[in-house]
Amino acid sequence: MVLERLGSSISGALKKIFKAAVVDEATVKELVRDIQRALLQADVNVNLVLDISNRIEDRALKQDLPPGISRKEHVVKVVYEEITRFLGEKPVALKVEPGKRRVVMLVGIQGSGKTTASAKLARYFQKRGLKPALICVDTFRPGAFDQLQQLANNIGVPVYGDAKSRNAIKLGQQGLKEFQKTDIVIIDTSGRHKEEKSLIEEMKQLERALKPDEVMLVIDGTIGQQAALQAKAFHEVTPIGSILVSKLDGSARGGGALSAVAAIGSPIKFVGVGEKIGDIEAFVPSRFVGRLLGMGDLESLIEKVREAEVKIPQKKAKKILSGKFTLTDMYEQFEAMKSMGPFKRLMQMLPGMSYNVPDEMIDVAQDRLEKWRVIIQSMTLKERENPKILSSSRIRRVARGSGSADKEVKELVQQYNMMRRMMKQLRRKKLPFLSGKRLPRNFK
Ligand SMILES: Nc1nc2c(ncn2[C@@H]2O[C@H](COP(=O)(O)OP(=O)(O)OP(=O)(O)O)[C@@H](O)[C@H]2O)c(=O)[nH]1
Ligand SMILES: [Mg+2]
Repeated sequence: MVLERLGSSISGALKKIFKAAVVDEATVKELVRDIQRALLQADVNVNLVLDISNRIEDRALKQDLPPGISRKEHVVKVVYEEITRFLGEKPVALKVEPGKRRVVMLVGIQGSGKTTASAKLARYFQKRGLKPALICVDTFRPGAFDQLQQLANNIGVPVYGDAKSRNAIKLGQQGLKEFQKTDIVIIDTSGRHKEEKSLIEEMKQLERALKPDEVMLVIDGTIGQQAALQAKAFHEVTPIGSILVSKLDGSARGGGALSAVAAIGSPIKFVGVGEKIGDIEAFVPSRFVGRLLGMGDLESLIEKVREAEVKIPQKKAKKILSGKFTLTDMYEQFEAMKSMGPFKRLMQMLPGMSYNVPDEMIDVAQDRLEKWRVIIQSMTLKERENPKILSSSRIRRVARGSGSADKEVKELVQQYNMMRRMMKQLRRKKLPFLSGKRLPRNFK
């Protein structure tokens, strides 16, 4: 599928960067060319490709490196961010609040999964404590109302429709009148092909008459590149506010998603991942791109840790992740970590760290650890507690005292700074298993 191929060729290009001894202008330019090729092969619009690659090149070469970050890491991060931006970084969940009725109308071709998605969405919001309602305006396919009614009954969500009616607009208007006091109304429409003039016209009229807050296009995730054409055709008739990609549970893994988004610029907000009513996920671009490029991120990290039911001693974990840890702590942690497999995994899942970086950074070799122990022992207590005060003259003194080079002391401090930053990042995410609180069921 398009996305998978794209993902593997981009991560292939990134691997090259990781293997390179030095990352200079030539390496970055080569990377940018590789990425261009990958995007073009995935049928991404040429102007878009130029835009993305220019941004990557610019940022990779011109941006100042944050302290403690190597050029390599920076480049990977830039690629990750730019590809994420391309997929639409922000809008994730549909904004639904109690008491402010939002109306979402689902459109798409026959069999794309609209009716299933309508019920899934209703269930999704219901589980989050909101009041959903469903309206069936599919007057085209026999049994359409029955199908939605059955799904709605299963989850106890009110549904409006009339199997005998032929007037979709009137049905919609009546339904909206009926459901004034709900938080979200989801309108299921009939499937239409872009060549079917009358149904396409009906969609336009429905949009005008019912004025939904959002028109959501349901795209079958298994159709690959056709998705872009479909999205364009629908978008031309009725502006598409967001996309739901269905059937991502098969082998598809998002085939057309990227091209569809690129074609119309509307974000994917949800993905369907199975036939059951609970098989729906809010779409988080950064997470998706992370998977695509083989780079983990915090969200999947949390999930994975949970899945493995990792039992990390709370005290230890808290200390590791507390922003206040000292050099002595760091040393202890490195030792402890060796017996704590999960933590290695935890580190690896951080964005930009899962290539060959962790081996250097996490699997600190025994002899290096020994060296660090001696270096740390040569420091005063104050310096250990607060390495910030390590000026170059202090560093020289410590180096001499421990029989090591200045460079080695600096390396240790760098490592410490990096660890601390990572800890902070983790802490900000408030890893639930640390606070002892249970995760909400749908925590993502
Ligand atoms: N595996 C899988 N199947 C799905 C998913 N979403 C929908 N389906 C299946 O796709 C088929 C069509 O789904 P519907 O929801 O009826 O599609 P529709 O767009 O309403 O179809 P029309 O109303 O005829 O246009 C059904 O067999 C669903 O069970 C999904 O996320 N995963
Ligand atoms: Mg349907």
